[in-house]
Amino acid sequence: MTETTQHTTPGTAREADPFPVRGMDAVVFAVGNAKQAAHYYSTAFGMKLVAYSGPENGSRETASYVLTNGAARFVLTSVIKPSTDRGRFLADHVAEHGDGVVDLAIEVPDARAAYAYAVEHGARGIEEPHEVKDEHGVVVLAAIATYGKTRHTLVERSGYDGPYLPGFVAADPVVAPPAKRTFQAIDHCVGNVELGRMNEWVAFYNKVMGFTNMKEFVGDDIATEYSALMSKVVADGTLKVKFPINEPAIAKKKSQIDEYLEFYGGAGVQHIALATNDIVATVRSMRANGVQFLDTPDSYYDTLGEWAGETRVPVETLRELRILVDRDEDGYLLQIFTKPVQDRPTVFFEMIERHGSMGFGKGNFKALFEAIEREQEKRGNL
Ligand code: TYF
Ligand code: FE
Repeated sequence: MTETTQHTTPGTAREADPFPVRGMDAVVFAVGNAKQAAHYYSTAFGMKLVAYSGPENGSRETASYVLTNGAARFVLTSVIKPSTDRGRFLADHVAEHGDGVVDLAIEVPDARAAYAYAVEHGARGIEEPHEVKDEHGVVVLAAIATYGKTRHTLVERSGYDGPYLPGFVAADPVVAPPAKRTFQAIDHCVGNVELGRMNEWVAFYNKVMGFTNMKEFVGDDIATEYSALMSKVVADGTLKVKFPINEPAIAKKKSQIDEYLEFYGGAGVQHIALATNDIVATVRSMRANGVQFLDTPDSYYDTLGEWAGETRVPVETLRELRILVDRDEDGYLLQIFTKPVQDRPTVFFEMIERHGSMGFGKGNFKALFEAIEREQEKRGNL
């Protein structure tokens, strides 16, 4: 493959950006039991419940819990009793896909302009731009469709100072948040799409949002050797919003992407990467709170020093916690992956600490994909 689209340096050519973004607004999950999921993301992931919408404040159809950690925001929604198309959509979504992501919401400076640009460039509109308001101000919302049943809500906050969106009230934390923050931002959001459709979805983001391809990709060479997937990454001009797209590849073993597509019931969000500046503390606290991470064999750490060089964390600590390292010409990154966070082998999380590198851990693909395959084998899906 010869994709070598260059990225503009962050901060330059801003006025030329056809689709300016402020960053990820929220990852919205449709789940079977948002009350309990809010507890899990509070106690296990160290997030803070900040807003709520439910029957007590006028939402009789759904309950939604908004949790934050620094700039990262998750919204967990479940259906109480469907009575509109939205409620039926969410109830059907959970029935068909299990707990999953329905919306990768993007904050934009101008939702009307963003929506118009996207639709003009081939996006399917789901919600026309409209204002929602309450005593905290006005928000403009619009939504377009992406892969599977996933959407991108375009959120223009223009000074809105409520706890999330109109319709939500402030909520107290489920438990006292941890003394040290476990992560502070959404680093990237990964989609799994059907065999042969990766390039279509990459072209979609190129056209509809003016996103450009980052240099890291997994092509046929790596795919047939061990990974059984192909992957390309698109990002906005400032690299705040990064969307890797995976598709299955035909290889010796059943692709982990096929396993996802089979159990999710189609294309959807595979993993959300969360940025931390102290992955050691993060992993220690999440492990102590019962989060399960993928294992990495000891042999990975025996040879790590030879190619990864020095990092701020001693190899023995990386080995103890099963943290992975990757290095490129710009610097290095530390990363680790959770096991799927629901019974279906679908959505999982990544914790990532970047030191210069803007990659995605290409050097770890072999070790990582072998770890995923060991889990697939335990589930009888290899
Ligand atoms: O986001 C990425 O591209 C990396 C690598 O099933 C990755 O986190 C790719 C596919 C996968 C797990 C991790
Ligand atoms: Fe990732």
